[in-house]
Amino acid sequence: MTYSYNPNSETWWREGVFYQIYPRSFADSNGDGNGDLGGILAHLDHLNDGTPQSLGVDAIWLSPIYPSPFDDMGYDVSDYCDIHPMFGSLQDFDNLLRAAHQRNLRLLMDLVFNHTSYLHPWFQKSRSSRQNPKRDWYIWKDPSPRGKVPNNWQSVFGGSAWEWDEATQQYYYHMFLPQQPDLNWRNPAVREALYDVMRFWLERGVDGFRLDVVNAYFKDALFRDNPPRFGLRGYDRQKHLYDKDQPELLEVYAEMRQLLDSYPERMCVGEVMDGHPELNARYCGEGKLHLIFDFNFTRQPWHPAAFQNAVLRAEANLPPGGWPCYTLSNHDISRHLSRYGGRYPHERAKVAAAMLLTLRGTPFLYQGEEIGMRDGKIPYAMIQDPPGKRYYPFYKGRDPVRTPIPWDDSAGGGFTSGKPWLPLNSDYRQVNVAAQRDDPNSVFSFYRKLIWLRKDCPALRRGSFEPLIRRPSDGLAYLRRSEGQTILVALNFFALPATLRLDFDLPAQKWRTILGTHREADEEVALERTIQLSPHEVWLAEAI
Ligand code: TEU
Repeated sequence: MTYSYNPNSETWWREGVFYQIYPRSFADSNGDGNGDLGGILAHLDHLNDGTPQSLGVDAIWLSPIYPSPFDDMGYDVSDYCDIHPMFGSLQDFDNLLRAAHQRNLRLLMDLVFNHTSYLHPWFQKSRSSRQNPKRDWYIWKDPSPRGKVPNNWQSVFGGSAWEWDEATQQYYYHMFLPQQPDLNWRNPAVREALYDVMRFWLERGVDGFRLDVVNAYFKDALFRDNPPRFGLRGYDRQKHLYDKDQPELLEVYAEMRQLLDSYPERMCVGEVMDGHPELNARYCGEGKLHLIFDFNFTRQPWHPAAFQNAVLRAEANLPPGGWPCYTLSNHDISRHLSRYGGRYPHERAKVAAAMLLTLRGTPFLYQGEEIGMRDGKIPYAMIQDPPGKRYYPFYKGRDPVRTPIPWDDSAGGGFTSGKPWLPLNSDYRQVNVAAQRDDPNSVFSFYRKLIWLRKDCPALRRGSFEPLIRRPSDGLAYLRRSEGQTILVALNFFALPATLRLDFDLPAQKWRTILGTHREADEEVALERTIQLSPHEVWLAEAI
């Protein structure tokens, strides 16, 4: 069956479902233990084969696949216009893009524009001498009058953000590792070079970009010290008044937006460091970035009121032209099923998926959540992630959320015929794609059903959001309404039967089930002011 949903509209990025691929851990096609572009190509059917047998996502975001020494796993780019040989070649990339487009799957590249790798030729030139024309492409400073670092700014990954360069007798600034020097966005030549990178990929046909730490491009022109605040790690012990969120950003966003708008149907999504809806509102909307990740869900406990408050806050802060953008997991944070804990991971996976995919806003999935993956356990000796090595055992780094996708229960999990770069999760013989594909009750089947249903329901894709309970304690109930369609979503967060008492009148008395964990499709239900739900029940119904 082919669905009528047409993703070729200007608003595809508001209505579509996005899926983050972490390429090194997705699928390996040549047996070297690292995922690659060939692996992604071979598994596009999983993402969208045009039928509800597949997940049905509309767009993929690829974490960085550029040449890189991998000091920060590719978020340290040494050439923005090529592909790391571990992942393949530009030819492989073009093949992948073509195959994705044939399936109506759009593709976003990850642009890491705050910093480069220290091996990028720009930095190699910049550090070669104070007179080099590229010197000013990075942020160089003399020592303080006392012969120390220029100011108190800290690196996110630990220690001072200033690194001494013996050869040229100056410090350079790095927000992350010393191997990731920050670019100087105040230099117009840098800006032009980076916009050229955008053009390079847009000309190749990519549909847009995910912009890494997009609010850190500029630092205070006077390099003032950050004031202190309570926190555990060095970086967290400062208020970041001067090393990010500078007013100059808005000019750059306007330029980027203009550049993107000069190509049809392109978009970008920004990752804002320490973002929150009030801050994000400054940066997205008309003439600014299309979307900004709302990371509030990743900080909420498993409670319906927590999520509803996060949604209301996001909605209340939307600027003109803004649109919510929710996510539960990504390559930097513990997977949501590990965060939520409890004895019912699969039940919670379904409730969380139903919420994410029926709210008003663009959902971003992280690879593996569609099969209910949890964090892996990585022994100290195998840790690859720099902050993991530095802060172990207080913080184990991000490797646990980057373990390979298990496609089946064979020796390499169908991920690789060799030795995977990070170990497969210990439960991969149960939690894998093949095991879930044919099981109608699996987490994967549930994601599929939700995503394909969404395509058929304008109310879910673009309708209004109207909560029905002011202070939810057991579960959420809300309406999604568009012209001609009203959908009711009811979710029981807990393992006990629940009676949800609604604070508002429903617009209809009779409802027809369109998707549910406990009810048959087309079952008709009469409702007044209460909804009875079984433990962990998800119920979606349409007003009749
Ligand atoms: O992340 C920025 C960011 O906010 C994280 O570094 C976060 O603080 C960290 O994961 C907590 O340990 C982006 C990328 O998503 C991340 O993978 C990169 O390491 C980072 O930028 C530097 O490019």
